[in-house]
Amino acid sequence: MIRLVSATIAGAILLIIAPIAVRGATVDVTVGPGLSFTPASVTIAIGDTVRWDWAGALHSSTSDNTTGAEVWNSGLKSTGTFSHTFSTAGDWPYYCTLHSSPGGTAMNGVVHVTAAPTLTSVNPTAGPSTGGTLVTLTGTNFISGCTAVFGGTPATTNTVVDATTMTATTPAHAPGVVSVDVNCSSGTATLMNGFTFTLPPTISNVQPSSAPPGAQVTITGTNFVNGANVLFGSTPASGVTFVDSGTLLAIVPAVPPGPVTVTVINPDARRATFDAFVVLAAAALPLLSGAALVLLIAALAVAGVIALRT
Ligand SMILES: [Cu+2]
Repeated sequence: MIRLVSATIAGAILLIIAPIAVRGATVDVTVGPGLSFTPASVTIAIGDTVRWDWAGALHSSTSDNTTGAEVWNSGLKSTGTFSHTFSTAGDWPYYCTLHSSPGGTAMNGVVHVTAAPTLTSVNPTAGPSTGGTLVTLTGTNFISGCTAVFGGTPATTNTVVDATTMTATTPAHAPGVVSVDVNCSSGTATLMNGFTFTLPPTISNVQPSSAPPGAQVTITGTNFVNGANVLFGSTPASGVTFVDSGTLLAIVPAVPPGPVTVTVINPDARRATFDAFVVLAAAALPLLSGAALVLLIAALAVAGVIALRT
């Protein structure tokens, strides 16, 4: 019983320690056998460890900085390893005491330690709740392996372009405004309300149900976004007014009479269609026939509006 309890406690302690142990990565640098550290320059995150592995010749890994935050000295050795875990961002040069000097070139190396990332903008700021929007994230201290998270759901692709730019593809997510995180081995940056997952528009009605070119119709539906476009068939409306997310006003463009499909296209390119609309013939002044003209003149004469010669 006691053994079971202590095993449970040990397990619990392991669970607590494991994330801390996983957090810091270890990067290997080979020392020698010639006058070189390989690779001579490594980039790591705060909390990562550099492990120097000796290849058989006598050398040291000794920090240039004697007063800086990162001070280490392996001493001269020819086999085995020496490790140092870096806790401060910055560039930390080092050298071999036997073959070079601080700031020298004969046998020197440098460890670049990057700080935690920051995230300042996400572009575009909205996309469909079905995911698949390629967004550009801008910030600082992005490093290889950083990944984006939208409202708690990981991006489906992540590409770190450079220290200030990365791209990511949004996952599917419930509609709404979410925070965006960038997770790096050096830390996490969060942009509150950084992205909005949107729903596609729908059209429930177009009123009146028939109208000639130049007439204004009212389109009712859901999820309209300011900036939406309206098509009659394949012809853009002559004018569109965004009233609210459920109402658009559109002016029928010059298209041939007959039934057309009315389409609303939101700025995120998602669209809705409505098939029960008819374009009427353009209103024209009626042409008077000769007989009608005679009748009109006679009527006006009877009314005394004009005088006919007798
Ligand atoms: Cu050396």
